[in-house]
Order: sequence, then structure tokens, then C-alpha cells
Amino acid sequence: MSSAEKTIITYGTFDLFHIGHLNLLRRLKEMAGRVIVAVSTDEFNAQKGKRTLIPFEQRVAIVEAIRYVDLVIPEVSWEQKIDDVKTYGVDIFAIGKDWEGKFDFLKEYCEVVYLERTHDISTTELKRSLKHFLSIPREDVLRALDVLDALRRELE
Ligand code: C2G
Repeated sequence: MSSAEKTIITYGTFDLFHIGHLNLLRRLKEMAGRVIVAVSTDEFNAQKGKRTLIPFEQRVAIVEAIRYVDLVIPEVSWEQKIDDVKTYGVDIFAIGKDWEGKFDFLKEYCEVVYLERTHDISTTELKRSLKHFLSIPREDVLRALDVLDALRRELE
């Protein structure tokens, strides 16, 4: 079977969508003609112990808009993967290497692939940077802007 005839599925939260997510979805499209993405619901993320900034409906809308993605379904539990593989005729299950080995039980039903993650970007890191920036006192930001304005005037 050519890759164009294959169906691939992945699962994830895709909060604060970033280049790491995009690189993964692009890789999936290189591996199969049909790409299905199961996006974790807010309720399931609570079970995963993950707090998301972007609500489920918006995370779905963003992933659906990605040209590499053909179908988005909700991820509501850890147990749905085998049924999904059967329901959608999935040939390949793929996910980032941070999950290496965790889904080998699916090898009975489809190919299982763990893909390299994109380095130096993660939702956790983005949240940390945002939190740091927002913690800078307003007057410090304004003072820095004044210094920048003064420098710009000197350089004109
Ligand atoms: N990812 C990546 N590179 C990054 C960050 C994320 O390749 N820098 C990949 C992850 O490996 C995962 C996908 O992008 O395959 C989605 O990442 P998350 O939204 O963090 O997904 P996660 O919360 O790990 O959910 O049942 C499986 C879980 O739902 C996976």
C-alpha cells in the first residue's frame, strides 16, 4: 500500500499551537494520505493533569485549519485508541518521542511510530515566558521603553 493510501492518527492537547505541533502534523502528512488528529477535551486534560489556556473548541478550530489535517476527533479517554484505530481503519499511530513505548500495545492493530520532538519549544516553556513577562513591573517596562525612545532619537 502506498503512503498516500494510508491513514495515520495522533493524539494531543495542542494548547498554544506552535511550530513543534506544526512540524509533527507536517511529518504525519508525509507518512500518510489521510491524517486524523484526536484533540484532548478540556475534561480529559484535567484527567491528564494538564491545565490548558485555550479552550477545546478553539484548539479544534486551529488544528482543523492546518492543511496537513484531514479530520479532527475529540480525545476523551486513554482507552479510546484501539476503537479509533478500528473505526477509522488506521494504518499508523504516531506521536512524539516523549511518549516512547507508552502506546506499544497498539502494535497489535497498526504500525506505531514515535517521532522526534521539535527542540526549544513547548507549551510549558511558552507559558513560563509569558508568566515571566507579565510579572515585570509596569513601571520597569515603561522605563525601558523610555530608554529605547531616547536611543532611537540619538540614532536619528
Ligand atoms: N510535540 C513535538 N515537539 C514539541 C512539542 C510537542 O513534536 N516541541 C508533539 C508531542 O510529542 C505530541 C504533539 O506534539 O506528539 C502534541 O503535544 P501535546 O499537545 O503536548 O500532547 P500531549 O499533551 O502530550 O497529549 O493520548 C496522548 C496524549 O493526548 C498526548
